[in-house]
Amino acid sequence: MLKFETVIDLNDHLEKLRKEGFKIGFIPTMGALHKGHLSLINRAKEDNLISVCSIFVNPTQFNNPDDLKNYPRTIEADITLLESVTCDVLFFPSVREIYPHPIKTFFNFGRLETVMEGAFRKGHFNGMATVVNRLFEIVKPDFAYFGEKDFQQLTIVKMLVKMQSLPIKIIGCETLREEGGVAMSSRNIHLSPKEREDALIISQTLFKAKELAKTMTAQELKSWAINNLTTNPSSELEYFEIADAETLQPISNLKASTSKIRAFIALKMGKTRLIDNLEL
Ligand code: PAJ
Repeated sequence: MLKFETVIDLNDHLEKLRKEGFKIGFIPTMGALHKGHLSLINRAKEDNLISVCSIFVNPTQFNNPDDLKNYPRTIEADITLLESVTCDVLFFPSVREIYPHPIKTFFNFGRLETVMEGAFRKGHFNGMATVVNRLFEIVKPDFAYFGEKDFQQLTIVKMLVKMQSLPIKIIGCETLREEGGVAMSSRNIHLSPKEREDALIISQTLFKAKELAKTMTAQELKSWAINNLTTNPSSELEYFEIADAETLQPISNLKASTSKIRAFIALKMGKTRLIDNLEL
């Protein structure tokens, strides 16, 4: 695997590959890699692309300074994992390399960013879109891979590509789960064994909700889920939402909806904030 820290060196390399007719598949990450991240790299490889993974803990998308400070950084282990799936290129830039000038970008994603993560993490999606837009400008990929684990992020990235008229195809990839169902996440490192056990309630609620959606109304389902997610005093539910998979707006009638519906959860387990979602 080739590793680049500067835009110039990365560009030189990718330009040569482009001239030889290779197509580029890009997987942006913040590191602390796990099998969920690796599944995105494998997808790019299956699609016969040069796989370019970036690792950059993006300061502008953290609304909480402690969260940024405590975000796990495991670069040596990350490199080993990337090599185990024969990732072609790692881009590992500094903050100065990504943000050489003061940031003036402001995106408006309308109602996509006023709900759920957008409501609970002010400024998060503007920071995320700023870095993704900058990374797209640097890497100029043909395809970019994002996990459904962060479904609202995936939807907003698709909107970003549309708004900026970028020639990039965004591929959404299924969530990889631990045995038992917990969605893999870099933040799971922070969970104690007891919290890890307790976190099972999140995916269990989603899978049960999928079943109950066949017979319950949206209101009944929401009450049941909220009840289920608030029994543990060491966890704090931020939201349980049933929403349209395209507009991300809350759904009040499961039967009347013509598009796909997903359930979304954000919950703090001790100090660790976890999110997950599932198609109903
Ligand atoms: P990060 O949390 O490192 O995630 C990088 C990519 O991996 C995202 O597309 C995310 O949805 C995907 N991913 C995470 N857990 C997954 C799982 N269990 N199964 C499948 N895919 C999973 O998301 C970010 O970084 C950042 O916001 C970023 C897009 C890199 C911008 O800074």
